Amino acid sequence: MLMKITNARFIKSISIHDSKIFFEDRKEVVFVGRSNVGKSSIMNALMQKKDLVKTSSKPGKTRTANLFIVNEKYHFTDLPGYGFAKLGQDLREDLDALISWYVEEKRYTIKQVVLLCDAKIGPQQSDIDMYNFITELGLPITVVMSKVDKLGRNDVNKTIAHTKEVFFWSRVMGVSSTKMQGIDELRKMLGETLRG
Ligand SMILES: Nc1nc2c(ncn2[C@@H]2O[C@H](COP(=O)(O)OP(=O)(O)OP(=O)(O)O)[C@@H](O)[C@H]2O)c(=O)[nH]1
Ligand SMILES: [Mg+2]
Repeated sequence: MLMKITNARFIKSISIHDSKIFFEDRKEVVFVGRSNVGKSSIMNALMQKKDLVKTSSKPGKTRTANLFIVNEKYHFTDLPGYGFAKLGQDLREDLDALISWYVEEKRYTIKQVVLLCDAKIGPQQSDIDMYNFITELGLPITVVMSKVDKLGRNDVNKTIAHTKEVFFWSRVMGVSSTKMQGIDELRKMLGETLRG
């Protein structure tokens, strides 16, 4: 069943070791991926809000875990990206620590992890590391290739096939936030996982 999103609003930003993380136990979807892959943008596309989630053409925009409530029922969480070396070693390590701390602390409420990979770049070692981290926690993960509008249909199919192999034949889908492609397929997947 397609997840219809009728309402979405921002709840709070959480930094590492912030006890605010504990006061919620709603079913949650988290969005992870390398910096600039389009995590914040896909959340806006899903929630049909243009600027609810802050995006930027410069990598390293999201620096806290940002919690949103959808349909007054579920949480969607935007996380910082990983893998962008130019941010500087200290900030890079702080953001990586925040991501793993957040996902681990919330492993009982997270019902779905959406791992975004840029369709043009394809999966990187950092994505495989994140995939392994998530699956070792026992969390369901869906790999979503972002920005498919930048590629032709053949190349999209090729990168999806390749990515499936890299991620042990997990579910892989392609989306474009700017062109609103694949968003309904993602909504359908979310509807199914959150309902159960
Ligand atoms: N062509 C194209 N560009 C996109 C798409 N989605 C996002 N972008 C662009 O990619 C850039 C990064 O988008 P964000 O959503 O901020 O990426 P992010 O993954 O949240 O980045 P961090 O917060 O830095 O980790 C922005 O310039 C977006 O406009 C898409 O579907 N197609
Ligand atoms: Mg972001």
